[in-house]
Amino acid sequence: MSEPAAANSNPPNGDIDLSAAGGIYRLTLNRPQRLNAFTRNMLSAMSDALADIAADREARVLVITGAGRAFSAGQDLTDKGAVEDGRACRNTVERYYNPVIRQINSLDLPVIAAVNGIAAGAGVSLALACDIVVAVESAAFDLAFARIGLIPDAGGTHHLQRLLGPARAKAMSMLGEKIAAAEAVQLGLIYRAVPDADFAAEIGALAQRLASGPTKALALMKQAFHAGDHNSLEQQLALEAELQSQAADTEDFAEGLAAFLGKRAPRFKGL
Ligand code: T3D
Repeated sequence: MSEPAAANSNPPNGDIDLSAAGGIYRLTLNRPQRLNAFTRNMLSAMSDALADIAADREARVLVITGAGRAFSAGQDLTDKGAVEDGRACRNTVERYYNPVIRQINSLDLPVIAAVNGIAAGAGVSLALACDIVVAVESAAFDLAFARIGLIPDAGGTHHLQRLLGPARAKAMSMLGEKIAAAEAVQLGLIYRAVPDADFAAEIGALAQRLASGPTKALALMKQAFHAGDHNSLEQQLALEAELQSQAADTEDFAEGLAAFLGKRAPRFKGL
């Protein structure tokens, strides 16, 4: 893992923590006194961190989580200049949120949202932009936007509609519902809800397992699933053929095949 900027465990503004070990990056939202509500400063730090991770060829998985009792309460409603009027909101969304969501979306490795507590507003949007969402059983996904007269942003309308279906996504957003973690699993909004006591171990094991996986194939999978959002079957068949040919040219596929034929466990290197 390349050390300097990439594994900087104390970015300058301290609104996030970033650490890396054994190919596993951990980005922690770190404003617990404000339930990790997003400021523009914090979103800039996240964007810088994501750029560093994208540039690290040894990175295999990213875990995004929150410090303290919350994942994130969404936009910091006290961040002066971020939310005062339409012009400020447009600027905040376009310059600060959207780049982060795009970066997570295009990161060539699996991104886990480890939802350690309440996620509200854009905190929900951030979690849903990740590839795998695992929450503590005590967490909830609070579609708080309508309560303050805003709409789900940071990709919220996209992901909520895709995961819940338009009927539930619209109603739940308009009603500003708070969805408990177990219900979020039942609705297909997230992957798993884990007892609070087991959370750290479960996230560690999941991250470790993904970090030992065929990273390039996982990234190609991510690309294929994202394209499947809008492709026709014909387009998707063609894309799968292309991406499968790329997967089959990786060292990890050669290793996976050799391991299968040799009746042993594969040792993937992410190459
Ligand atoms: O420019 C743009 O377009 C911005 C984009 C906007 C997208 C959005 O995210 S809009 C949605 C913004 N978020 C919210 O509306 C949620 C607001 N927070 C809450 O509803 C509640 O705090 C929670 C349901 C999340 C948790 O409730 P609870 O009772 O567990 O905690 P609390 O006591 O309300 O919060 C603890 C502290 O965090 C408290 O501060 P205090 O009183 O101890 O000094 C509270 O004010 C602060 N806090 C919580 N959320 C935010 C916040 N401070 C600033 N911004 C927040 N979003």
